[in-house]
Amino acid sequence: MAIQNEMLKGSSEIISADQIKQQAKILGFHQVGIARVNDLEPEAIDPLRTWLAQGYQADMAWMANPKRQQIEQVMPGVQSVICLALNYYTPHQHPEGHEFAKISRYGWGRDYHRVMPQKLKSLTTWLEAQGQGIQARYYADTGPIQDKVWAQQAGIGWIAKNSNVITRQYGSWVFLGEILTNLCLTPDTPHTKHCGTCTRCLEACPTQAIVEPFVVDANRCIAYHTIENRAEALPEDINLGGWVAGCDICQEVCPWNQRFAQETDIEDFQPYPWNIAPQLSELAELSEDEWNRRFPASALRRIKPEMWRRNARTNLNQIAKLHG
Ligand code: B12
Ligand code: SF4
Ligand code: SF4
Repeated sequence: MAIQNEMLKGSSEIISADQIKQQAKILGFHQVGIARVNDLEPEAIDPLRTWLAQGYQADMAWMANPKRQQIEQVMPGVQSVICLALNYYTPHQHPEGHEFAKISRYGWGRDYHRVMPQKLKSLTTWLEAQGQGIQARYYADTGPIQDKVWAQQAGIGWIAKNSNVITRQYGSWVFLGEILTNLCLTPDTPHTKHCGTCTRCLEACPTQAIVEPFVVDANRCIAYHTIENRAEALPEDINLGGWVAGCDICQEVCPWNQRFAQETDIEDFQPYPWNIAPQLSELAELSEDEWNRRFPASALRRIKPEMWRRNARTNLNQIAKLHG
């Protein structure tokens, strides 16, 4: 049931969107915005349906979960989505040289699936304590929710041609999370798009995975193959270019990131030193024990030891073919 804020006037506290935003900032969130569920145009879901119909989800069958297309199925009675972002950028650079493996920035430091929920839990607990009947549930890439669609609707940033959400303050180096609530909160204005005529990311993608502006075909994306693809061998036509865990190319070339990226103040997102420039040859022989030692509390644990070895060996084979 929708809880209008006025209904809470009888209780000791009345909660407003501004108070929630203030609390989010106190907890260390870098950005916060609010979307009303009923304000989202039904057509906002169409690109997801088209994407699925075209098979661009590759083997990620879980992307077809119908809940992803209807947020009310995730939380009955949801009225508002509080969208939150955490900046994870650090000024370290990817290594140059064929002997090195490249790990994408999102995986350099402590797992955001651990860092973000801590803050989300605090905000959710605080919110629920503001009045009787307030319900709230939090997600950090942990539920069938279209994080980017809601972030754009809540004014956090825009879904760009490389398909990432770009914020004016931090570029696209932000993790997204949200709190679903039965409160009817004053919404923010959806973010306008600011890619303009730029096509740098489309041109820079080495595997032409951005098949048209805003649309990524996972079957062609290095991030998909290195993180999600569980097959024994990777497709021969996907040149990994040194990447073993995700890929940052379409973000590194983005002028918004080049101008507006700023170092995170979250210590947990500073890289574990061994993630910046590991040797391909070492990863090609990665043992179970070494995997446990290298990737504690890391988002990179999604990549199992045999996948690390496969990714590193695929790179080594591709380099050998290209450079003799
Ligand atoms: C599946 C998934 C992937 C897949 C597929 C990528 C993709 N683009 O869909 C793979 C494994 C490849 C992947 C890779 C990465 N991912 Co990912 N991924 C997700 C996940 C779970 C779902 C995304 C999704 O809904 N895809 C389905 C398609 C339909 O959606 P979409 O590409 O977003 O398409 C939208 C736009 O095209 C939009 N659209 C907007 N305007 C327009 C205009 C037109 C004309 C059209 C046609 C469409 C359109 O419509 C679609 C939405 O309906 C989200 C978490 C979540 N729960 O949302 C994280 C998420 C998107 N990933 C994230 C990250 C960090 C990455 C990587 C950067 C990691 C890395 N460094 O390797 C890469 C980036 C690759 C890329 N260029 O997209 C972050 C992005 C943060 C941000 N700032 O945007 C998210 C939000 C996780 C999080 N909570 O922080 N990812
Ligand atoms: S992550 Fe890499 S492979 Fe995937 S779309 Fe971006 S540049 Fe292309
Ligand atoms: S590189 Fe250009 S087109 Fe691509 S996301 Fe950035 S601004 Fe948009």
